[in-house]
Amino acid sequence: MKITDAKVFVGGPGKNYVTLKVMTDQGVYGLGDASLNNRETLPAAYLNDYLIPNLIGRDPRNSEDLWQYFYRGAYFRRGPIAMAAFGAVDMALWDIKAKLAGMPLYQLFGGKSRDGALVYAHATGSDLEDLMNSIAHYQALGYKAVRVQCGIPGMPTASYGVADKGLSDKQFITDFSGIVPKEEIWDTDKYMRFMPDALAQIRDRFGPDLKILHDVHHRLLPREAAQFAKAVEPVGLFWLEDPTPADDQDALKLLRQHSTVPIAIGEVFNSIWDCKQLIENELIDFIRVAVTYAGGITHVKRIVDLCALHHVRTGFHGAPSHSPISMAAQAHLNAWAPNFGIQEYLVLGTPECDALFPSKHRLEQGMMIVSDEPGLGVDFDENEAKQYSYKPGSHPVVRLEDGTLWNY
Ligand code: CS2
Ligand code: MG
Repeated sequence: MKITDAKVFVGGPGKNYVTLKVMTDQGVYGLGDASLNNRETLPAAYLNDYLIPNLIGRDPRNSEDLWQYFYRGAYFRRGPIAMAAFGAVDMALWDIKAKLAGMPLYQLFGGKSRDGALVYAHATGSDLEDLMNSIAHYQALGYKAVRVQCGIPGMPTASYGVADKGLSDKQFITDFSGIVPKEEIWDTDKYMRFMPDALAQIRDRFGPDLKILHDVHHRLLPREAAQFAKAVEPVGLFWLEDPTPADDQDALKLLRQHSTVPIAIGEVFNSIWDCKQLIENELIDFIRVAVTYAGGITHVKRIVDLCALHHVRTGFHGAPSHSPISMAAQAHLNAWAPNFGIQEYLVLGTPECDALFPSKHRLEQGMMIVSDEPGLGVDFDENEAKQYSYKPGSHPVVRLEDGTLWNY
């Protein structure tokens, strides 16, 4: 069996999805996602210039050897661009293998460990009342878990995760007004004074059963993060995400000494080497990697297995930046993983997205129900794709009030 061709498409409804389609001499094809958020042209170029020419003629069933070939063969290892490109190839090869087997992908990992995978939605409010309404909205839709982000009184610009008026929570992650980012102002003192009490009020309003998550988005120093974690301890959070910048693995030690709040980190990690120390030293409770930028199914499964040895559960990244292809790959990992925790879930559900990526994966009462179709269980409509093309976009950049550059 041989790979005969592969193509990359960039574009999508409201996002620059990077979609890889790998064709074979047996008519079976596989799909992969390399949508590195706001840097999408780069994994697309890596695929077109380096990986696709090396894929033609190879046996698609040897996904492990091809992964190693690209990873070791690059000499310069890791990095989000290369890992996103390897990841897309890897997803497509697993898709082909499972289609050949006539089985949904989770069967190749060891079958299902659960019927539905718990997901969380994003509730956002410009103030606390607005946020309470947003939480109530998701609860009414059947969600059992919500991430809560709130505008901070006196903060000159919206804080992380809060949609501007008129934008839905699905739209604010990328600003398509251009490639030069908008700038936001951050004030740690105002956040520290407001947020713990706001979280306590949310718990009082919604009672003990709602799973409440909060994302600090790398904004605090280690000592501040420890203080914040101690302050929110009585709220009983499901998790506190990215309390400190994720590139410093030592930063969480102080927090761990002072608090038992569950910690989630890793949406920016692209390899097992970024989180090895955090996992082995049991400094985290949830791993946030995504198959999209962490080397695909082969590499993420390796991370999940290491996590399982250290009581770390999965909480894969699922911001709208990922296409339904990598969300499908994660749905299969979620169905199997013995150490599954939760899945962030925002991407599916718009009619345009469903038309471009038809699938039978579905959401029921806050649970993701994996499709039983062979392979990843998601398709890609090339005719639909013709209406979309790449649109430049960016994340904001964050500064303190005196102009000092801070962490987005
Ligand atoms: C966020 C992301 O979903 C999350 O937890 O932290 O939305 C993040 O801001 C974007 O993926 C950045 O590309
Ligand atoms: Mg996050």
